[in-house]
Amino acid sequence: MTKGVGARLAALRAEIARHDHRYYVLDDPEIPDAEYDKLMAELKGLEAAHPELITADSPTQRVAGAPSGEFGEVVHQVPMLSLDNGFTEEDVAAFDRRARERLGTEGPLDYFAEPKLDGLAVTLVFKDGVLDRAATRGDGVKGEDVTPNVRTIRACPLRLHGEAPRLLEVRGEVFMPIAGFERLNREAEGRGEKTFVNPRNAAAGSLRQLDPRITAARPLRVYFYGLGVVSGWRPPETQSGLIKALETWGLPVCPHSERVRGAEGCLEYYRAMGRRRASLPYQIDGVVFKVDRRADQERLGYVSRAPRWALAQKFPAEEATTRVRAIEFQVGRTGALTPVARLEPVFVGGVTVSNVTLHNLDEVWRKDVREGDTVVVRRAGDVIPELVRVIPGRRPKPEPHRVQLPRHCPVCHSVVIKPEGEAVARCTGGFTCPAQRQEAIRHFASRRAMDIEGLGDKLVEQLVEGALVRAPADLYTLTVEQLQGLERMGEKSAANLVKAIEHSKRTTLPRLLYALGIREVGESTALALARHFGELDPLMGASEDDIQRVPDVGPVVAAHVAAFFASPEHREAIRRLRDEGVRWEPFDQGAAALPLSGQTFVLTGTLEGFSREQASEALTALGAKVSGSVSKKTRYVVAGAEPGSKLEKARSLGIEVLDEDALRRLLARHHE
Ligand code: JCF
Repeated sequence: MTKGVGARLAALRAEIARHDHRYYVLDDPEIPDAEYDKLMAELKGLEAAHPELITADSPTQRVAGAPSGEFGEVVHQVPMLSLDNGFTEEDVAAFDRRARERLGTEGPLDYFAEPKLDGLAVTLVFKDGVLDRAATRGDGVKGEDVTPNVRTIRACPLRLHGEAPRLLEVRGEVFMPIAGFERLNREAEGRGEKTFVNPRNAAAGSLRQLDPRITAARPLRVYFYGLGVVSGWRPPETQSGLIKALETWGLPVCPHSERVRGAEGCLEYYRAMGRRRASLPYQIDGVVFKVDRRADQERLGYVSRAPRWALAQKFPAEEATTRVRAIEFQVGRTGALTPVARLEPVFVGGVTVSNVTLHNLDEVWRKDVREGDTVVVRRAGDVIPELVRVIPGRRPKPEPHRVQLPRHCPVCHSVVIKPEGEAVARCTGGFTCPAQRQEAIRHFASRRAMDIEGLGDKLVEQLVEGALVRAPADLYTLTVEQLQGLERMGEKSAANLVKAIEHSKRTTLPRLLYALGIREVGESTALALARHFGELDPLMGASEDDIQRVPDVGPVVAAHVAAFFASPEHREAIRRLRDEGVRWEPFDQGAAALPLSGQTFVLTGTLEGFSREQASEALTALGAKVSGSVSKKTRYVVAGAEPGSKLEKARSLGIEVLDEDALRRLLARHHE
């Protein structure tokens, strides 16, 4: 027994030491923090159960972030605290309850709430208003002297504005805004150098440079949030007052902090920041609540190394590791084969993820994902989960084979082709392939197409597999009796479905065109075709050249459209839809049904990946209005580099600001 424990302890220590080296020395971690924390927790647990086996070289015996020995050492006069963590809404309620009980307060307490920046903590000493020394947090007691490096942070004043106390120590977080991080990585990539895994590591790696000239070239920022030693000044009575005082000295503070009331106010703030998280210009991993009155803070005091008057309320981790069970190919509506990784289910970004798309084979090869690999999965906000990378050190032995394109369709066994130079491989089975049929029906019935309510994926699968439906028109011949025979279909739901199918017979031309599932014809192209041709028959009779005259339709799309209507199979499918009584109006409130209809956007500053016109076009294609000036009616302001006064105006009106990345995600979300 003890022998087994001894071996496990040794393995854990070696693994943690390796990750410490990668993280602290190389600034290039291999695994997410949550995974590292798990290893450390296991080690701590084992050592607690077997204290006789603790060794001097165990990572638990070393304080995290100890000075590397290359920087001067700074002893913090007032220790730099860590924060207690909360994860659930109950944790917030319990924190508030305990604080009120200890203080004997009946009514709600005021709290100062702020985003919890994902950077590294620093402390700065100003003597007679002049920056004298800056240090990292280190282990909380001793840190590293990084004065020359902090001096390079442009946002940090070298001399306080106005009248300054004899001695002022302020604490804050150094971080790298996401835009700067992405630029830095693009530049590194361009030079063929290694990139940083995330903004926090980029900030840490940049600040802890022995050559401050390197730090100077890095886009670091700092926000201050607290005090160390002070003499010659009486701090304000509240945390919110303190933040204002720091601001008047010219010290940058977070613009998204605010005073809130009671546990309810804290929770509202937490939820609101959770929603804004993806559109903030910097990365945060939660929010911090502090009892606002400093006299109350003093009465509450500290437990071990964390204040009783503060709580770091964490967001669900956006990255986690899991194992790839299998890599399979899914067949889409147009026959495209999409590789999908089947995962051991993992909780990440607030949901359980068990599948992620790998997009195409080139992507699989680029990331070199293989069955059995341990991988990092990311889900940020409501963005589709993605496989970020493989952890090479955890690949099983013997090495699994590289993923190969199947020669035959996994569903209908037709030959698979991958045209030279194209990323996508396709099943050649066409409508004979049940997978393609199923996807075609699912797409036909979907909300933005024929909008048949209650016809979900499972049902479509049964209908196609049971050969009740082969072509879209077959939906219109389904009877209550036939449907009732299916799984989880009572008489009532069968009758409702028949009604919904009947209801879908009245539609519009743009919807019908979109529903047909012509390759490369999304909603906006369908709308353009309907506008141009006015009816279906002229479009069906049009030549490729005619179709190319439609605004925004290029040769590729025109070829797909012409080929679709040239196919006897497709012409027959359309004839049958008409026979079954499907009718459409040339136009519709189609525009009103677009995802961004009624939303006004304002663009400011320079975007890197788009021209203004492209951004504008992409938005209007989704129904948005793009306006030149910010008003209360503005839904979003999109801010690029060097934004102008429109950004100020947006901030003053409390309008949500998107950066380029957030815009890209928003567009991607609506372009299925
Ligand atoms: O943003 C942060 N990471 C952050 C860390 C904000 C705070 O107000 C903090 C902190 C660590 C300790 N306050 C304390 C006392």
